[in-house]
Amino acid sequence: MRAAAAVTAVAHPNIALVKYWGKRDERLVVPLADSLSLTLDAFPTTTSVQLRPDGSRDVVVVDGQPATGEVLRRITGFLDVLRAHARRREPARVDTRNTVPVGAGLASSAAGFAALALAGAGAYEIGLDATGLSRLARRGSGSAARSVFGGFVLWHAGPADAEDADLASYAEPLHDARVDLAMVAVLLQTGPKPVSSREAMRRTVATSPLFSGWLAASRTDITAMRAALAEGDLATVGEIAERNALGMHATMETASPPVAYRTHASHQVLDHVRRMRDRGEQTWSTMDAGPNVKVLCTAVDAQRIAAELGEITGCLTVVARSGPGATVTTGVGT
Ligand code: 2P0
Repeated sequence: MRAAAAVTAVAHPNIALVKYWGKRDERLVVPLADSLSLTLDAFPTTTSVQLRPDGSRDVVVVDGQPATGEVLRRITGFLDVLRAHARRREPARVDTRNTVPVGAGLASSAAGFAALALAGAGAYEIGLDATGLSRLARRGSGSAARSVFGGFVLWHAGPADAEDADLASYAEPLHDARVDLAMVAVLLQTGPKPVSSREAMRRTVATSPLFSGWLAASRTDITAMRAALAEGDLATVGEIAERNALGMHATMETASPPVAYRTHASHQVLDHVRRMRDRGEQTWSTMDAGPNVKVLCTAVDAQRIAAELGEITGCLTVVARSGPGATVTTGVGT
């Protein structure tokens, strides 16, 4: 049989200003609350999907190496979702390349599953608009729903009593944001994380006494964040983002057993960012499921702030700005 053409897509990671932490539905990857992010212009992931009509199994290659273990299981599990959607059975070859420093806590799985969803939908001929694609990417990894779109993105949890929970949970771009936000990532540590975000999230929801308070605050934060973005009120954007992220870390640090992503070095950066703010800089911190601190600031200030943080910590800093949504780069027949 003639080999099917490969479809290649590229997607970028995103950084949440109001975080996703906790699922309502584990299988469908439906979150407990809305989240809001900025898609970045750094660290794209490029993924090709080619059907193997004569093959007996999926072949997955990540950064030139055959995938194994949990990575292989998550990607083949997602291919099963694509096949169920397309009502097809062919296995596929997936070839994915990251440009992010390994384990930097910037890639998460957002860019990876957004690119895989788009390339996979092309290869299996699943006709979806961008909203449908965000629902599909969500099944691979929650935050991937947001990387389907560029700029500021809102991911709807959907109502708790939705008749169709999958349909109700999708991402959409926010077109009325008026802040020129940049992010400086301080790469304190680039090793693998001690606990996966999936497991950490599960444990936090099940055991942290602080979780319900943070979740309630997050729902208020979404509304206030949207208003601040639309008004161009950077200080309020930064304050909400920092409080939301530190609150999320407080919930996981009070889980049983605790999940502590923040290290001594993380606290030193968090303290320094507060000191910069005390002297009049527009800087706020956010952190994800890892020790690295990301500093929010204006695009105009970003290089100067990155230089200072690099000097203080002796660590590599990376500046990222608003980036594009996922796109197909090589389609069928090429
Ligand atoms: C976020 N994170 O909103 C939050 C903040 C990390 C901390 O989304 O289980 O890899 O695959 O849906 O998307 C990382 O979690 O988790 C994440 P799954 P995902 O960006």
